[in-house]
Amino acid sequence: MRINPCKLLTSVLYSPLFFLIILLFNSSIHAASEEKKKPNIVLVLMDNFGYGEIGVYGGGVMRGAPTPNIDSIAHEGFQLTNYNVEAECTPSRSALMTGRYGIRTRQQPDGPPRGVWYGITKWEITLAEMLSDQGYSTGIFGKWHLGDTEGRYPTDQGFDEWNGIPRSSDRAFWPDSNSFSPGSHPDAVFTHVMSSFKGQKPKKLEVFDRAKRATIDRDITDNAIDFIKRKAADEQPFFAYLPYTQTHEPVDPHPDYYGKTGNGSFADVLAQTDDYIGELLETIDDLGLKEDTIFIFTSDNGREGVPRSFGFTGPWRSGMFSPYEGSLRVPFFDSLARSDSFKKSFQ
Ligand SMILES: [Ca+2]
Repeated sequence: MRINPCKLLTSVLYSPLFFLIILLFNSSIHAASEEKKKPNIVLVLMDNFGYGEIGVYGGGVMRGAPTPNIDSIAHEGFQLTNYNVEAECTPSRSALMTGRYGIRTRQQPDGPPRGVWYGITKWEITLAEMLSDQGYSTGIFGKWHLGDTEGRYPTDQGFDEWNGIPRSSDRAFWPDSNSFSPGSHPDAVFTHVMSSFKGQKPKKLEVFDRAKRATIDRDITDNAIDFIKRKAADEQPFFAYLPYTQTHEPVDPHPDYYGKTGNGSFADVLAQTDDYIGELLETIDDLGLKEDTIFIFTSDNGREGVPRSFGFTGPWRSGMFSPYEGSLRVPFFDSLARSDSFKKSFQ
C-alpha cells in the first residue's frame, strides 16, 4: 500500500463514509475469517438527492413513486438518520474517495488553465487504490467529476475500469442548445461518455446529449451488473462504485419510464432508480453473494440548489450549495452484508 503514515496521520481526515467502509471492511473480514473471504462492496451514490425522497424517510409514495427495493436495504441492514456530507458534488466525492476534507484534495482551480488543476491531486490515495492493494477488482460506472485531464481520470486514480462521464450532468444541455457557440472558449466542448481500463487513455464514446442523458443510468446498471457477474465468475472480490446521474438536472427519465408514474419526471426517475437497485440486489442474490456483499446506498448532497428545480429534503431547510441540513443531511443505507455472521461481529 502506498500510504505514507506520517502524511496520513498529519492530514485532516473527514469523510464519514470513507471510514465506515474501512470499518465495515475490517469487521466483515473478521466475520468471514473462517472462510477467508473478503466482502464485496457495492456503493451506489445518488446525485443531488435529498433526505426526503426514499420511502423509509417519509418519501416514496409521498413523492410519487414507491421505493420498495431501496427500502429493503434499510429493512435488512441499517438506516442512518443523521448522515452528513459536503454541500456539492465535487468536494463530497473527493472526500468520499480520499477520506479527507474536499478542500485539501486540490479539486478547485487556482486560475486558468482550469483543466490542468481540476480534479483530485494525483498523489491522493483513493478508496479504489486502497482496495486494489487488498486484492480487489475495482470498477466505476457513472459520473466521476474529479478530474477530466490526463492523469486524473478514474482509471488513473485506482479504478481498474470505468464507463461513464468525467464531468457533471448539466453538460447534457449543451449539444441541444441553440445558444451554444463552439470554439467560444477552450472549455466549451461537449462531454462524451468515456470508457477506460487502468493504464489506458480513456476513449470517447457517444456525445452526452439529452438523448444519452435519458439512458445513461440504464447503461450504468447494465455495466455494473456485467462487472459483478464477471468478478463473481472469477471468484474475485470486487468494489463496484455506481455514481448514478439522473436525479441531477436535467432530470430526463429513461424512455421506458417517461410518464410511467403520472407524477412528473422526478417521480419517474425515482421509480426507475428503485427498479435498477432491485436488479442489482437480485443479481447479487442470484450469484449467491448476498452473504458476502456490503451494499451501500447514499447521496453526494441534498436536492438541487436551484429553487425551480426538483427534489425534496424532507424536514430539512434549503438545498445543495447551502450550509443547511437540506444540503448536508442525506439518506444512507447499508445492507451490512445481509448476513447473520457479519451482524454478530457488531454485537
Ligand atoms: Ca451532487
